[in-house]
Amino acid sequence: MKDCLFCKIAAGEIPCTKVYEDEDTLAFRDIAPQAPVHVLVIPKKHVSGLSEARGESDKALAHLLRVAADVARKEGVEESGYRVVTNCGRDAQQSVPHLHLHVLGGRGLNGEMA
Ligand code: DGP
Repeated sequence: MKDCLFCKIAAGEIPCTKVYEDEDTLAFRDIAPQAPVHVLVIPKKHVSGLSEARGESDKALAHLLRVAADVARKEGVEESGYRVVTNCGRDAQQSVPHLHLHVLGGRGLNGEMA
C-alpha cells in the first residue's frame, strides 16, 4: 500500500535489519527496542491491523505466530521466555497501521507491553 511505512520496508524501499524472511512474511528489528530482543513480524501483504485481518486465512494468521515463535528461538529467548504483542487501534497506541507482532525478550518484562 502506498504511503505505508511497513509496506515500504517489506518492499525494500526503506532499510531494516532483517531477522527472517519468506514469501509472505518479514521479521526485522524494531527501530526503538524496548528489550534486548525486540523484533517485528509482519505480513508482506498490507493488512492495517488485527481487526482488519478478518479476510485473511487462518493459515496466514497462524503462520505469523509460527514465525514469531521461530524468531524467539533463533534469538535465543525461547528458554528464558518472551512476549508476543500486537497493538490494535487508538487505545492500544498502535502507531503503524500495518499488522505487526512485537516479539520481546532478553530481560524480565514485568507487566509492561510494547
Ligand atoms: P506499534 O506502536 O505497536 O504500532 O509499533 C510500531 C513499532 O514500529 C514501534 O515499536 C517502532 C517501530 N518502528 C517505527 N518506525 C520504524 C522504522 O522505520 N523501522 C523499524 N525497524 N521500526 C520502526
